[in-house]
Amino acid sequence: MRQLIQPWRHVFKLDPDRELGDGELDEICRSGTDAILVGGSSGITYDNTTKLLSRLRRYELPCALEVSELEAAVPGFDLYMIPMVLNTPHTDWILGHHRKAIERFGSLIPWELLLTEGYIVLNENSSVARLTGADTGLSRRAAAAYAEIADKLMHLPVVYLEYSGMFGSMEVVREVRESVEHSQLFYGGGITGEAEAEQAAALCDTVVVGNIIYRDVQQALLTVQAVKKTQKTYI
Ligand code: 1GP
Repeated sequence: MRQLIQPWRHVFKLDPDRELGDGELDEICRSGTDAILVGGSSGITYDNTTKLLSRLRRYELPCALEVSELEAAVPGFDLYMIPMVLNTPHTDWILGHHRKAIERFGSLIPWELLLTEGYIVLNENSSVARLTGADTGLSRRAAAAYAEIADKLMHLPVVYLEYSGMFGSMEVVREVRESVEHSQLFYGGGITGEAEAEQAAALCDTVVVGNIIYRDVQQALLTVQAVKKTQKTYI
């Protein structure tokens, strides 16, 4: 599965709990993005996730489900991304929900399709920060240290810098970038146009664009080429 995500530079994140017309979904899926990640922090159900997956299956794009709600672990995705929130004092978001899922679904889990994401949640006003009680007031060095735990101690395939809803500090992103050697570095949060997309793409392996899809799909589409044309300045 690591090989599947390795070439991903640009990813659109779609929320099953939000409305998107067929025309807009078509533009998103034909935009040249590398993959669709399905996920959200609230209102995710088996039904709305199944509906979105069946609409996405008309296209050839890889589709991954970011599993945040046990009830909505729908079969049929190419890949399942499993978040572990590193900067929370609440172990449920690191291990607890995971343990319950394994107890409940054990033998049904398609382990070969799972990839773990070491999440570092940095926008205190985001739903994910409120939900997980994440300690968002991290210094640059502390954020980078969490990234090193994911990369060098836990050997996680993905480190995900999550600023959901706000454009993050590129100084923090740079320090994290310099600390991560093996994990694929994902950035998500507040990308609303080309300039932000380029800045994140210069420092990160994979740029995730979410909210703007639902506010201004044309702006969202511009982020694809902006990311694709940007060379990483740190390899
Ligand atoms: C959210 O990281 C993604 O989980 C993308 O963030 O919605 O702010 O683009 P935005």
